[in-house]
Amino acid sequence: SLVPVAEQRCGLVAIVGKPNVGKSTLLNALVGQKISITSRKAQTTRHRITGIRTRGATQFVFVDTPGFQTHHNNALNRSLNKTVLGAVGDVDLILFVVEAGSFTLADAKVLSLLKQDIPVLLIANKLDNIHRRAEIAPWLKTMHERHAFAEFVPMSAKNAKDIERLFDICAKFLPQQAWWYAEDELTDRSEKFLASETVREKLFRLTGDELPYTSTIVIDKFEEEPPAKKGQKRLLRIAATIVVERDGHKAMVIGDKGERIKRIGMETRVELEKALDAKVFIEMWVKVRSGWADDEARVRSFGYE
Ligand code: GDP
Ligand code: K
Ligand code: MG
Repeated sequence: SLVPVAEQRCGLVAIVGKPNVGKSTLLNALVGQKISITSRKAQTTRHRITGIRTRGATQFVFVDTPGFQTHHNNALNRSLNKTVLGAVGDVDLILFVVEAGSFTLADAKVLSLLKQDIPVLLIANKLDNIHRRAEIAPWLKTMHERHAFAEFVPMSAKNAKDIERLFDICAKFLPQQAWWYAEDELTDRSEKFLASETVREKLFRLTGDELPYTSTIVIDKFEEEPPAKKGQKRLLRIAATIVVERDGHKAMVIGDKGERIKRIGMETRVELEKALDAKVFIEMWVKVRSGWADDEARVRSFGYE
């Protein structure tokens, strides 16, 4: 890099907010590549995801979090909430994301959990849904009374200019220190993890609201074969099991004559081949394990800490 170490800036930026406000969409836009899965379903994001972007002299290390769950008090949600709190404990800046013009009890709950001594930007997202912009001014004023936000950023995660502006705003809050990652690194998550997240995204997208959120993915096999000849791509052999809670859910995932699971596998393969620049073979299985979301040991064994 041409940036002298003495001039480098680097820091952690947590993205927090209730489910579905657009946190993962924002992270993907900031990183410039899809590294966190998104969908209209709440609870799509279950792990802490790190996205990295180096821009000018500044390296931004973003942490996407699961939306804070306030409804069901089961083992999965307790674990998700711990992930959120762990993610925001030790960061330089917090992006508190809400839908522009709205502030619900769930938003208030998340805001109340944030540590007082870390600067918080109010990201008023989905501004493209607001047709009369003048309506935002009085809302911003009430938000000003709720919390000492360091800055207000009305924007849309889907608007490239807004993303550029957000980078400039965030940079000021990061300390001068040497970068932690290589300039072109985008995430600290493994390819195996990306495979499991991609299966989960396709599963959620292709089952819509029929399938409860309590299904999960286990990657049973993730093997890499080097290219047979020069100029060819490496080969990834993946076996994934979708774990559901009931026989009825299993039938739903498999679909009529296996149509749906075939499609989940096909869409996963296409996306992973592109993201990982490899040839991908994927086998998919479905297993029933009733009650796993209520069982602490099992939640841990599936990789949620
Ligand atoms: P998360 O649960 O907070 O991570 O939310 P997601 O990133 O998964 O997004 C939830 C939904 O909001 C998805 O359907 C996104 O496409 C949509 N969304 C995110 N940002 C925007 C935005 O700026 N404008 C609009 N109109 N929709 C958005
Ligand atoms: K979501
Ligand atoms: Mg998300």
